[in-house]
Amino acid sequence: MNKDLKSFLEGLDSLAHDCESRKGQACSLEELDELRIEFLGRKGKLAQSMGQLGRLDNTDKPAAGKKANEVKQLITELLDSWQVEINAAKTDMALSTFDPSMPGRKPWVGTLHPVTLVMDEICDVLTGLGFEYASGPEVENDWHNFEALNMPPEHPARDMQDTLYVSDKIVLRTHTSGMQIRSMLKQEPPVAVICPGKVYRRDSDLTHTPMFHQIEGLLVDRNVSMADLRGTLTAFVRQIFGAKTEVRFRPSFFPFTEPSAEVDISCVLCGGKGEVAGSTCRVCKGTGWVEILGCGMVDPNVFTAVGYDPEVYSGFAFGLGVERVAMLKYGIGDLRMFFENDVRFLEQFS
Ligand code: 2NL
Repeated sequence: MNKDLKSFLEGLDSLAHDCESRKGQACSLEELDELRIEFLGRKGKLAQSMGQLGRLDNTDKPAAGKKANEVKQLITELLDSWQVEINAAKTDMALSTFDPSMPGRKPWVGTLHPVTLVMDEICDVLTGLGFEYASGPEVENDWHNFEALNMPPEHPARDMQDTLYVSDKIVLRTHTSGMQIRSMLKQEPPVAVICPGKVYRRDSDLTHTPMFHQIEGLLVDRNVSMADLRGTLTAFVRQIFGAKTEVRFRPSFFPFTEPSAEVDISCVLCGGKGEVAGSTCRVCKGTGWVEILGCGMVDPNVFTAVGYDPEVYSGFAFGLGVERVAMLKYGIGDLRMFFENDVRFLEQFS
């Protein structure tokens, strides 16, 4: 064998040995990459040896090329096997620091908002009494929100002070009554519907928010009387506030009902005594009663607007503010609590 070929082959062998001896330097994937570049890179040691190939006799080149490929393969396999070892060591590390006896982390579980809870509860009670659920648009036209409800153009409730206008004849609904108007337009009596949802007023202070939740109920049939209204609402408030709750009707006024009444219940805190532990009850201010809803017998003009004959049909309707009921039910003193979404507050209603 000629001298040049011999030294070329020896050079390749020593390259392979050199690589083998460097195992201790490959403790991480980064270090391994450095070795890969050093031996197999474009300007690496193997590439340098290959550069000598052109100086050999043509007859020696096939043998030299074959050897070079073998060494390249050997080094590649060597580096690959170290990579497998490094990865395995990494997994061992991870397993040895994982303690299966540690308590797991509890997933965060949300809670329903108190307004949602009370809304659901009220709807359950009323559907239990036979009312059907109806829902409709929060952006309402003038006719459904006012005109059909016996509120002529000059009525004070239509004043810019109370209503949020989208345009001349379009408003954010100030009550859910528009939906009950739709229910009556759709069918002949008997009608028994409840309409829960958001309503909007141009009003914002300690006890008023521009948006609040309302539930309205409507029952229309032949011979519906004020006694039916009283019986229904008494059964309703006793299911919500307890069987011992007393109910009182006070004369009031709404444009869409005649006669109209406001309903008080015996105070949820003092039970009607007006005082708690010798001092004036803070919920009812000593009166023993708290207002809970408004109601009345549907005004004949409302029936005429939807095409019902007021000589044939009569009905009652009522409306309540959900935030107000939730405050009384849970003893919440500040309306703003419902809108701040402080998790420490909301969590208490799980
Ligand atoms: C309140 C009082 C009330 C009604 C709502 C009503 C609906 C139709 C016809 C007649 Cl379609 N009346 N709704 C009646 C009386 C009172 O709400 O204080 N709400 C928060």
